[in-house]
Amino acid sequence: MQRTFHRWRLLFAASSAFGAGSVCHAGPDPSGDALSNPPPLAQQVSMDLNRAWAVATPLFGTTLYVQLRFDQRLRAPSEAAAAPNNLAWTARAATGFVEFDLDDNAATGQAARQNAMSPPFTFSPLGIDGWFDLTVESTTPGLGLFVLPNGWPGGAGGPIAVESELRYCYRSIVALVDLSGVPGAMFDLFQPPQFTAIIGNPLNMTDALNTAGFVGYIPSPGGAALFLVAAGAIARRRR
Ligand SMILES: [Ca+2]
Ligand SMILES: [Ca+2]
Ligand SMILES: [Ca+2]
Repeated sequence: MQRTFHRWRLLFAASSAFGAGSVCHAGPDPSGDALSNPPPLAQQVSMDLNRAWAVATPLFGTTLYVQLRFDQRLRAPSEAAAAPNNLAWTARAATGFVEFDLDDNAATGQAARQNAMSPPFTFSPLGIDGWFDLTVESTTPGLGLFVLPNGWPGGAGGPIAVESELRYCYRSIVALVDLSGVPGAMFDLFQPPQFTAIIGNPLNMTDALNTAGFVGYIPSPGGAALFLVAAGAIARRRR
């Protein structure tokens, strides 16, 4: 347990450094703006998103780092699914979607799920070409799914789904998404794609990013080293 704790501290340190740098762009969100849960969770905590990061580095050109940060303790959806009568766990089982406008073109892709909460949150004009689906973690513990819908440029046939890694701790959801099957527009340094997110628990969505974030990049060796720390922490925890 102690070793696991230290790994998360390393991960938080890396994440904080991402946030402090000019190359990493976050989608900030106020604390305290989450919607209430309906019964039977009405008296329980609603998932309240605090900040979202999406970072890529050219040194790992097919890997995207995603972090969603909360002001509260989290449970994995799979934990809640295993204890259906524990309402406190269900209320804190963070789930939802991180949605990417991969080609930075609102005319391609589909409307953001985030718009289901607009108003009261800002309407997102993004054309969503791919999304990271956290909801599947309820049946595949520790794993999310990156999904590309039909019709995205370069995609042929059915949707492309790349299995990715998802881990939970008290305050963050972090994921390393393998985008090896995704065309290269994601990593155009001069046209960083935007993203948004809608988050909740298994009963309903309770919060969304109020403003879109941009996928950041880590071109420097120091930034790449921090990226390695985060990747290593996730990889060790997976074993
Ligand atoms: Ca919030
Ligand atoms: Ca698009
Ligand atoms: Ca919000």
